[in-house]
Amino acid sequence: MNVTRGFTGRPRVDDPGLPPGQYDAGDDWPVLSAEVTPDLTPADWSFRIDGLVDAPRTWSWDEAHALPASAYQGDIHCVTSWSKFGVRFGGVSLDAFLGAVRPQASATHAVAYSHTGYTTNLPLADLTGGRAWIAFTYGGEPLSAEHGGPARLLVPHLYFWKSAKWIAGLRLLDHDEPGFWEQNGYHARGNPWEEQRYSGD
Ligand SMILES: Nc1nc2c(c(=O)[nH]1)N[C@H]1C(S)=C(S)[C@@H](COP(=O)(O)O)O[C@H]1N2
Ligand SMILES: [Mo]
Repeated sequence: MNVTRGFTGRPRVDDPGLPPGQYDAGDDWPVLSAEVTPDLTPADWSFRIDGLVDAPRTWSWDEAHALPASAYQGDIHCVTSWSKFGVRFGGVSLDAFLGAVRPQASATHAVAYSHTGYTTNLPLADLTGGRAWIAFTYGGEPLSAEHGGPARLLVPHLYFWKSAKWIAGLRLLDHDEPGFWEQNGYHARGNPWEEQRYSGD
């Protein structure tokens, strides 16, 4: 058996935790970047939320770290069909950031954008309720640059292209506005359990 998982040592193919059409990447963590990995230090990094909010705001690294820490332990699923089980990210819940800016009632969607210019769109409802994070650590270590360090968006219940690396901000909108992959044929929402890979799925 050559497909095994580190700590269980058993393959996961028909596992109920595996969305349709996905395979278990085991200990591998592929890097998928449309851009060159930026040389972004914590001092260079900032995170902003603006658009349809009462109090637009930018957080520095230290200001973001002053918010309550929140962790995700669970699975991630890339549209190219790899999934990883039981990963652990540490960071701050997006609820903490959104609570500070107070989204207006008309805000229904967000565009997340990276310090590199990458964009991806999400329904605001997918960013609230303890299901989305700004992640700073992976497995207890600082997030590596190739995986989005010093900070990435993490929305693990959607395909991983929604989890923008080198996250710079969110703009809240009253409509859906396709991001980089979504303009190139990928699905507006990207729910792996419904196999929403491409627009029309
Ligand atoms: N800024 C940025 N974020 C990005 C991407 C990218 O190309 N640029 N790729 C997305 C895709 S398609 C996936 S699967 C994951 C890959 O994250 P990883 O390289 O840490 O595995 O990041 C997502 N976030
Ligand atoms: Mo992906």
